[in-house]
Amino acid sequence: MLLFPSLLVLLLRVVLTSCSDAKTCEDAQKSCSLITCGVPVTNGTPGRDGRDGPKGEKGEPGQGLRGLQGPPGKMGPPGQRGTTGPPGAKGLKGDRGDNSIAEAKLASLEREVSSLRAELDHIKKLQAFSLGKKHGKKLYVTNGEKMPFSQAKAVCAELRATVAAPRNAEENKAIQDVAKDTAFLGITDEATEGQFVYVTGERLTYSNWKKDEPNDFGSGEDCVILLKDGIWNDISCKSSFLAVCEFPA
Ligand code: MAN
Ligand code: CA
Ligand code: CA
Repeated sequence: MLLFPSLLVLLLRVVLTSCSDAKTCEDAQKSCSLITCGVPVTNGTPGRDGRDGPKGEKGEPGQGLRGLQGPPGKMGPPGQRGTTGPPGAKGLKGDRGDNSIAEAKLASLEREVSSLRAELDHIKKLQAFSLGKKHGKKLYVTNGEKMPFSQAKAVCAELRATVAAPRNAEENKAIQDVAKDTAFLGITDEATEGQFVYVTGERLTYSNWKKDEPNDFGSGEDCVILLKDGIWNDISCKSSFLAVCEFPA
């Protein structure tokens, strides 16, 4: 019984001490629930709103307008490989490659060709001079060998020439001077007996037959020879005489 009133006094003192620092009664009231300010004569105005209560439970999804579309989701896994497509269109032509080596080689070859051409020109002049070639005149050449007419034709053809056939007395003399012995002329009547033509196919425009020639003697004579004195005789093409080749003027 003695203990209870003492405890009550002590509790009251603690409360009064903690509330006594307040400057006004309202301040004291905020921090101390036991304080009552003055003695109201009439009822006062309603107190201020209390503090916010705890957060409520999540509500049901609303029925209103849909919200804005969210951002795109993560990229899905890659799909299966498709079938091979048709070949693409042909591309544009590429740039030119490096031609410097080929160009240098070409330039070198061009210099060489130019040099060889000059050398060939020199040799031709030298040969023409040594053979007594006159300007504007045909050149006649022989190797001094005797052979049948067919071979004489082949020898001259090999030299890109024809068997010598004089078109006038001057040419007849020139061939005579070169041959120095009996030589075949490029004239025959093989195609039509009695009708002599140049091996080049032209009609005969000059002749220098020996008296009573051509006589197509024996089994026939279709070739022509230039005798040492410059006159002509028809003879067998199988006989052998000098081959004289003729080169253009
Ligand atoms: C003589 C003449 C010529 C003839 C020859 C053949 O010289 O009859 O016409 O071509 O013989 O060898
Ligand atoms: Ca004949
Ligand atoms: Ca004859």
